[in-house]
Amino acid sequence: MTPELLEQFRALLGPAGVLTDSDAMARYCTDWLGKWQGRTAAVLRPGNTEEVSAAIKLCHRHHIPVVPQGGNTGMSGGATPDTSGAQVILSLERLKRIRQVDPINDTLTVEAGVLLAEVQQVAREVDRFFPLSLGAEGSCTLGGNLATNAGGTAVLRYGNMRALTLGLEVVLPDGRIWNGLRGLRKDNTGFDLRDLFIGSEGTLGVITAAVLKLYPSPQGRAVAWVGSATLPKLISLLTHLRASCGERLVAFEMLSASCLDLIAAHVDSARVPLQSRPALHALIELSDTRPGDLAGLLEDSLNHGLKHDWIQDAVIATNERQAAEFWRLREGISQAQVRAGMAIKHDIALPISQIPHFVDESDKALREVFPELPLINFGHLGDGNLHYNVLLPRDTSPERYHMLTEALNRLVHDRVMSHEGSISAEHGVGQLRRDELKHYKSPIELELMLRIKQAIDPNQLMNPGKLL
Ligand code: FAD
Ligand code: 2HG
Ligand code: ZN
Repeated sequence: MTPELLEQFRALLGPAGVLTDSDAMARYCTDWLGKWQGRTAAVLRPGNTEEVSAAIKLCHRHHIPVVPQGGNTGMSGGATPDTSGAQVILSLERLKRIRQVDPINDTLTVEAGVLLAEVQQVAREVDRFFPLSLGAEGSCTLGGNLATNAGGTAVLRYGNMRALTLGLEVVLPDGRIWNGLRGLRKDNTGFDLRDLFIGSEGTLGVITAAVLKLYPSPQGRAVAWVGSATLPKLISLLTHLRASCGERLVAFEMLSASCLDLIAAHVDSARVPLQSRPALHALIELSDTRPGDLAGLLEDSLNHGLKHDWIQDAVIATNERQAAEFWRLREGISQAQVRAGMAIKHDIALPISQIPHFVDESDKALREVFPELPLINFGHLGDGNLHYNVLLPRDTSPERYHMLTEALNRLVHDRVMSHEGSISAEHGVGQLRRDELKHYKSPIELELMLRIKQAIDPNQLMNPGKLL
């Protein structure tokens, strides 16, 4: 980028709005996993929507590719630029305003750089609840949650980011601002542009603000940790809990025994909840907006599971501290994988009925072909979403890592597709699964997606090399 152009960005965004010092830019150029390392000409940090618009107009005029970035916690390399140094990073971290809180409409209008944990806090302050919850909530931003259509641990009850959003404000690739900040639960005035931008991973425009749905505050929760011998048995428990607890069932998270070893070794002062060593563990949460005997309800349901031999062991948290500790262990798995080595990650969705077949087949194939590689299988079983990850030693050479990634992707994703699943459930495609998307998406779907991209971003300036 020429010095003259940098000066123009500085004139638009002010000195705090443009970073060019390599030390200051370093944290924006690599991702949370430390897997991708890019280069950038500058990090642009606009302070409001008008400045985003002005910066994008200048990029558009000079054909500068833009990589939007929020909290940089994404797991698919979507927020990391390529290594050319020609792309600019557009960080939304200074768009921090809470624009409106409307407890009567049960909506919250927030800018893209607000952290997810801050959104949850603002909702609590008006005695409401914003349900999106995930391990990175203290550092990921609303814009990133929207751009990846994030899921997390309460999708079973409340749905993913798309289900939690009513309206959007977006800066288009030519710099114009689309104001779709409507707080409506019904709006049938044509194609749903909002749902097009949600999950588009920065490839169609920059999300600058959103209208979010608020929910009544839960008045209490009951949390249990259970052990089971097989997936069909664990799924029988899930089915029973759905029937016996209805809407109160918020989370049903599964962890294979290998995850517990990882947690014991790498999560600080971890104490594994069960004495027995079951093949599978699950973390279950019920909550309700009316005070009531949730622990009693959970206990009855788990007793039913014990009686039918669906589970062999169960502990119900006796207080909030213990409940939080169960969740800390579950949420610690990502960090534990980073500490233990390099993971080849799969973020797959399957019909829940197909999960035991998929896992049986894939475990068997994995054992046959790569018996030495540890499998870290966990995830949001209640949503049919597994993180079917394989852990490699840290000193694995780049060539071997590449070879194993190709082989394991084929092994896992072929089976996912044969059970009518998806190769990207919640983390997005980014650069990690771009080739996989081309390999598995039907030609018609790919063609429609490419045409939409061409219509909205004809110069291919928004996050090139990602998703499509
Ligand atoms: P970034 O990483 O900065 O960006 C992600 C993508 O969105 C990139 O493609 C980027 O270009 C684009 N983007 C960012 N902001 C904007 C914007 N304003 N406009 C347009 N495009 C934009 N994800 C889940 O779904 N469920 C989980 O349970 C979960 N758990 C996690 C646990 C840990 C410990 C970590 C580190 C990550 C986890 N993630 C999870 C992944 C990640 O946190 C989420 O995807 C999160 O939504 C990303 O937000 P971010 O602000 O960090 O986005
Ligand atoms: C989770 O469910 C996240 O904890 C991260 O989606 C998954 O580390 C992973 O692979
Ligand atoms: Zn997840």
